[in-house]
Amino acid sequence: MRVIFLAFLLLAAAPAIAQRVQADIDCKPAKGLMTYDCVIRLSRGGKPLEGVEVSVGADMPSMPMAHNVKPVKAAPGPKPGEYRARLELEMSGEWAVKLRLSGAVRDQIIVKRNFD
Ligand SMILES: [Cu+2]
Repeated sequence: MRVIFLAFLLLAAAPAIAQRVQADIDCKPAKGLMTYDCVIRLSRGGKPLEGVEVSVGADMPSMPMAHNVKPVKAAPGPKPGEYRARLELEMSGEWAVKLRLSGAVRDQIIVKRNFD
């Protein structure tokens, strides 16, 4: 029963997975208070997603409307599908990083990350 349910889930989700942009974000502390250098990896259908414009914003899910982090433009990184951006956050805790893609692909992806 469990296996059948899982198979059904996979079948139902397969077309969506093939189309949707997958995003992974890796941030390291940089110089400056609450400043992070982030590497964003985008892929679609298992292939690196190159040549899109990426705007990176951030908000705290636990504090709606409390923060006003200005979205920054990510620069293409050295590897295909990689983009880099510097985030200046206002406090530690859980942030929802909002990736807004434009150009060849238009999409919006929210990735939750803990920053401390
Ligand atoms: Cu906050």
